[in-house]
Amino acid sequence: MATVQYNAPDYFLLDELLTDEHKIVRSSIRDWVNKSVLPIIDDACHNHSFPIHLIKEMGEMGAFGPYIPQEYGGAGMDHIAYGLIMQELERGDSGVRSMASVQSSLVMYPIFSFGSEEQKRKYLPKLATGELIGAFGLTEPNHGSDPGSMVTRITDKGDHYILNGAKMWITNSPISDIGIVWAKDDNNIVRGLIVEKGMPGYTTPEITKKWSLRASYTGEMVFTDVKIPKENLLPNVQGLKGPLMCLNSARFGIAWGVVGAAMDCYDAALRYSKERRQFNKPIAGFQLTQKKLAEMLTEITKAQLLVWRLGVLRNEGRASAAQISMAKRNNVDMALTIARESRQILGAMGITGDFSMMRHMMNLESVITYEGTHDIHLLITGMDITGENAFV
Ligand code: TGC
Ligand code: FAD
Repeated sequence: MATVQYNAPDYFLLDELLTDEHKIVRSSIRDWVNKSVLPIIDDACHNHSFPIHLIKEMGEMGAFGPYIPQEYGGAGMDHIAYGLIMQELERGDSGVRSMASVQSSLVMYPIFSFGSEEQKRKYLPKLATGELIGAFGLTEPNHGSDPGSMVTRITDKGDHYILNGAKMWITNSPISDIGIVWAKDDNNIVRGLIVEKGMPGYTTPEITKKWSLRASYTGEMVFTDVKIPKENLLPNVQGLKGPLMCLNSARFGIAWGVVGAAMDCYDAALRYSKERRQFNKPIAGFQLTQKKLAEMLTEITKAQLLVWRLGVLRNEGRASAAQISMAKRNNVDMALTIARESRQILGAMGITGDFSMMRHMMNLESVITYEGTHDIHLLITGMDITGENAFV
C-alpha cells in the first residue's frame, strides 16, 4: 500500500535542483497525503465520492493557486512549487489532484489573468482557502476536442446577459459555488463568465457510474435562460485563446502530477518485489522483474527531467503551449504504462485496494483523455514541428 514507507525515487539527484522552499512545500503536502488522503482514499473510490473535508485542508496548506500573488490570497510561489504540489497530490489520487488543478489553474488563473480588480478581490481569497469551490465549463456534449465549435451562448440584453446551453464532463460541478463558463456572444466570439450556484435556470447534475476518477465529482452544467449580471463577464480576454491559456496551466500541472502516481506505483512494486518470494527467492531476483523495474525507473527519471526543465521555462515565461502538450502527453502515457506494469509485479495482490496500482490505472484513463486527449496532443506537436494542421 502507498504508506509512510514511501521512498520517492530520485535517481538523477534532482533534489539538488530544488530550492529549500520547494522541498518544504513538497514535504508538507507529502505528509498531509500520508496522513489525510491515503487512509481514506480507497473507501472514497468505492463509495464514488470525494472527501469534501479535504478541500479546506488543502486550502490551509496553500495548495490552491500557489503561484497567485499573496495579495489575492495565493502563496506567491513559482511554477515548480505548483508542479511539486500536483505531484504529491496525485501520488495520493488523481481525483484529489484534479480538484486542486481545477481550482488553481482553471478557476483562479482565469480570474487572476482575465478578471477585473473587483472580481479578483471578490473571489480569489475565498477560492484560495477553499471557502468557495470552482469548476470550469468548456466541454459540451457534442464538442470535446473541438471546443471552438461550442454552441453555448450569451445574448446581450442591455444591463445583463442571458446564458443558454450545456457543458458536460465538468470536474467539481456538482459541488461548485462558482463556474468559469465559456460561451459565444452575439458576435460569435468566445467569452468567459462567472456563473454562481443558485442563479435561476442553472443546474449541475452529477455524472455517476464512472469506473475512473471515482473519488472526484464530475457533472454537467445546464443553463436555461440564466440571467448573468454584466459584472460577471471576464473583461480582459476574448476568443478561444482564453480557455486554452487556462489549459496550458492545468496541463503543466498534470504533467507533474502524473509523475507522482508513477512514483507511487514504482516504489510499491519495488518494495513488494523484494519481499515476495517464489521459487525460493525474492521475485526481485528474476531478470524479468528487474527489466520492468529498471524500465519504470528510467521512464520516471526522464519524466522528472522533462517537467523540471518545463518548470524552469515556465518560470521564465518561455514554456510554449506545444512544449506543455508534449510533456502532458508523454508523462500521462508513462504513468499509465507504469501503473499497468507495476500491477503485474504484484500478481493477484495488485488487483486489490490494499495497493494503489489499480486505482491509479483507472484514474489515468481519464487523465489521458481530459485536458486534450493523447492523440490531440500528438497533433499539436505535429503541427508545431511541421507547420501543417492535421486536425481537420
Ligand atoms: P486554433 O485555431 O488552433 O486556436 C484558436 C486560438 O487559440 C490560440 N491557441 C492557444 N492559445 C493559448 N494556449 C494554447 N494552448 C493555444 N492553442 C491555440 C490560437 O493561437 C488561436 O488564437 P487567435 O488569437 O489566432 O484566435 O484552435 P482550433 O479550434 O483549431 O482547436 C485546436 C485546439 C488546440 C483548441 C484543440 O486541438 C484542443 O486543444 N483541443 C482539446 C480540448 C481540451 O483540452 N479540452 C479540455 C477541457 S477542460 C478539462 O478537460 C479539464 S479536466 C480538469 C481536471 O479534472 O483536472
Ligand atoms: P472527442 O472529442 O469526441 O474525441 C473522441 C476520440 O476522437 C478521441 O480519441 C480523440 O482523440 C479523437 N479525435 C477527436 N478529434 C480528432 C482529430 N481531429 N484527429 C484525430 N483524432 C481525433 N471538460 C471541461 O471543460 N471541464 C472539466 O472540468 C472537465 N473534466 C473532465 C473530467 C473527466 C473525468 C473527464 C473524463 C473529462 C473531463 N472534461 C472536462 C472533458 C474532457 O476535456 C474531454 O473529454 C476531452 O477534451 C475529449 O473530448 P470528448 O470526450 O468529447 O472526446
